Amino acid sequence: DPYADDPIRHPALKVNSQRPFNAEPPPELLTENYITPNPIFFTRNHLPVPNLDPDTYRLHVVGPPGGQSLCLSLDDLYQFPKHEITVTLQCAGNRRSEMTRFKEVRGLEWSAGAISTARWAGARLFDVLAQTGHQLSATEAHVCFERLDSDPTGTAYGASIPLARAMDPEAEVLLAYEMNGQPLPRDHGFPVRVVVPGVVGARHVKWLGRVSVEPEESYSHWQRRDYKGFSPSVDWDTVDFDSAPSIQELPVQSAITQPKDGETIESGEVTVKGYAWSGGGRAVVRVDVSLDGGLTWQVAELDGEEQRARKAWAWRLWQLQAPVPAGKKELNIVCKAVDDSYNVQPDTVAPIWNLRGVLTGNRRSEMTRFKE
Ligand code: MTE
Ligand code: MO
Repeated sequence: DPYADDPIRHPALKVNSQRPFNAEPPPELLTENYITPNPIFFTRNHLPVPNLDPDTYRLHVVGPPGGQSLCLSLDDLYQFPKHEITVTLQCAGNRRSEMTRFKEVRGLEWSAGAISTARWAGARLFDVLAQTGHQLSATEAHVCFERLDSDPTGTAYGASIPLARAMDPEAEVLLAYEMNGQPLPRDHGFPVRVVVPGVVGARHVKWLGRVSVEPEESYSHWQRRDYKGFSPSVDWDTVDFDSAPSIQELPVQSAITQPKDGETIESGEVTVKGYAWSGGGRAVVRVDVSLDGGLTWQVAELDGEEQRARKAWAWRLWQLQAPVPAGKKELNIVCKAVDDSYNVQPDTVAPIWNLRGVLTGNRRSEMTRFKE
């Protein structure tokens, strides 16, 4: 069993698959803290978790042709300026179960918990690449990441991002070795992972072994044959993965975490809580909440850290306390977020349904009943 050596996990996690391990925190825990505690941070693994020795760990950094290559130990990595930022990581499959309810898709049944937030610290990729001593200016190039060891079938997880993002110091791409002040937990990439603020989780390669500047995107399955969006009309017989760009920045997202969908609550007043986030460093400027299925709206209060313009890497938590009209037996609670490009969430899932069940970003709708 290649999974026999996987770490022990927190019992509160809702497990979507045991081998490989995929799990999310329950909604009420997810937004209890602005920073998600490491043990309940969602976990998305495609393969077994390697057990890497920090003393012999080496990161290979390969510059463009003619460039200098680096072989870095953990101590070498610690010599670069330590950069710490709060970043929300979201899987492209977050909320996929809502897409499935509309029409079947292929993928893990994530609820709204395939998203979490941490303080990440490490070396900036920009600083490390600069040490290869090169004029990294090509606009068409990509930075490819590969995990250190491969599973028994010889598959190694890999992904890439455009070089322009890697070389933009404002983009703050990290080779992270700390998560919330601790060494990375094994499930989250010990000893080193990539953190690409504002970009889909799939590019944040864990157990990082190799970084290289290449003329093409990563040839990894997960870059080229997965994590892409398609028209609702495309099915598995007609899909052409080469025709769509790989997902990088994610669209605006929000979800309700309290009350839970289908929950029965006390009448009188209702407290609605949730999260909101947008990709590409776009800030959340507003969250609207409806208690009547989208007919009328109220503006929620935003909690959590203030966001920086164009560098809003982390989510906002939000809440709304509202009286409930007397005589109401149930509420259809809906939330939707607006980002600073005034992007909004689609009303329904039908127009964004896709065969892989990625990018579920329609406005969230939940039913709540009142105690008699
Ligand atoms: N890196 C490796 N080496 N192997 C993986 O399976 N999964 C990716 C990414 N990096 C993955 C990986 C995906 S799809 C996501 S959403 C994030 O890691 C999840 O990171 P987390 O498990 O720390 O939440
Ligand atoms: Mo993911």
